[in-house]
Amino acid sequence: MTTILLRAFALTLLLFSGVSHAQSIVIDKAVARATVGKMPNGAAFLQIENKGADDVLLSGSSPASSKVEIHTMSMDGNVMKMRALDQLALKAGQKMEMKPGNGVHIMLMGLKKPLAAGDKFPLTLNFRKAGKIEVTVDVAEMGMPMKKGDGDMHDHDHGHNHHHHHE
Ligand SMILES: [Cu+2]
Repeated sequence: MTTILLRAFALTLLLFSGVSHAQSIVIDKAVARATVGKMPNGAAFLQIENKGADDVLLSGSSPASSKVEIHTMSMDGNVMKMRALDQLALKAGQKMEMKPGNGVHIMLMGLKKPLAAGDKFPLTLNFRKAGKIEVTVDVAEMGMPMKKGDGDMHDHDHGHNHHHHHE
């Protein structure tokens, strides 16, 4: 009886320590697009949920690239253009999912080596309030839209190939 209780207690402690302190920012589905040839830069997409108060993503870093930038892209006529954002605001309760089509993404500038499908690498994001959060990014082939029927009208896949030379 006592042993079982103790075990249950220990297990509870273990579970809690695994989760660590309740995090206001929860990052999930971190995926980077596999690169082709010697593409200098890569793009990663995350789902970020802000379970706390208003916060701001300030910067990022990763051993996979020399720099990490927050990017947005938009159509300028029929040319897809990206630009770096200084920061990305996340309101309390906001859940944003970066997708190859919806503009905002994490840009890995100056890849140390090509990103191959199946690889993983760490990415650290620095939030004003939540502080530094490290996630593991999975590299996947993302040549095709992730879901059928998701933005078929405007195929985003050409997006990342011809707009990397902003400097
Ligand atoms: Cu970009």
